Amino acid sequence: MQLPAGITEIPLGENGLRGLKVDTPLCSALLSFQGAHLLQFQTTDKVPLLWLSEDAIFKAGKSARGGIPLCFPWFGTPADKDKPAHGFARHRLWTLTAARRDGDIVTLELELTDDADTRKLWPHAFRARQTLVLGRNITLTLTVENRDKTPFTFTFAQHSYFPTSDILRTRVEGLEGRPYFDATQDWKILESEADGIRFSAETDRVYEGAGGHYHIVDEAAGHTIVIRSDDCKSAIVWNPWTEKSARMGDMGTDGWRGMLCVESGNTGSDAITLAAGEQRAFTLRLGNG
Ligand code: TA6
Repeated sequence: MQLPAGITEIPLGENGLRGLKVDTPLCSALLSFQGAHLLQFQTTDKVPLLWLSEDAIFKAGKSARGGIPLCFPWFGTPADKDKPAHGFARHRLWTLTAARRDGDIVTLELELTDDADTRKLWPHAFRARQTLVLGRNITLTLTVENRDKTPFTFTFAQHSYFPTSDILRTRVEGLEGRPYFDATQDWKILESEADGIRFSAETDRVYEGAGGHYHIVDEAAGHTIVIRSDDCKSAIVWNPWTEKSARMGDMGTDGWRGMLCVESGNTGSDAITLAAGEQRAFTLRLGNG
């Protein structure tokens, strides 16, 4: 495919993965074909909008730690231990179907369809498309098509990693008073703080039926990240903290202190069912405040 000016195909790491580098007057970005995974994004006048671990691993079948990996066709860890956590989409090579530049706005479209391997894990015919519009901010749309003869149900999350100067001086707004499942307390249902979420230990919260509009306030830097989605009803807020980070091995030195995830998708009771032949799009917008 002929790539527009400012978009180049490059190798990622030493294990054969490849991706796209985007450089325009508005932004620079890096995307991996594996998982249609946006790894990095930065507008020319601001700090990076996404966090990527200094120890991120680029190899087949391993989701690089950071950016926006896509959890699909399920979010979370299945009971069946032969199935990967967060689905298989982030481990598969997606096909670049379009690369456009309109002025300084870049649009990339990638798709993943079912094959014998995916059907062993999830017995459905589907097409998933990730459309990324990269300019002064990120617009990311997942479109899922049911190519089967019967309905199917899926869950997903755009598992966005964001940077912060110091997690101890970071607040998440937009989920005040909402109930959440606390994965660190055996999925107990608790109520979110009335004055925003702050972090003082491993945090792993799943909100269903959430509002879709959140702010990450980096108090130390006086910087806000804006997250907006009317199509993604679930939110997941995660920081692995010290012990889990040490076990993960790809979080870098004290990486937990400079990052957090505020993920957008449809999980649990927000799961999506598509009739045969139906397709639906789920758009997420991310930007600097
Ligand atoms: O979204 C939070 C979470 O489900 C955590 O429990 C943690 O497992 C995180 O995702 C990262 O999962 P991964 O499979 O990418 O290491």
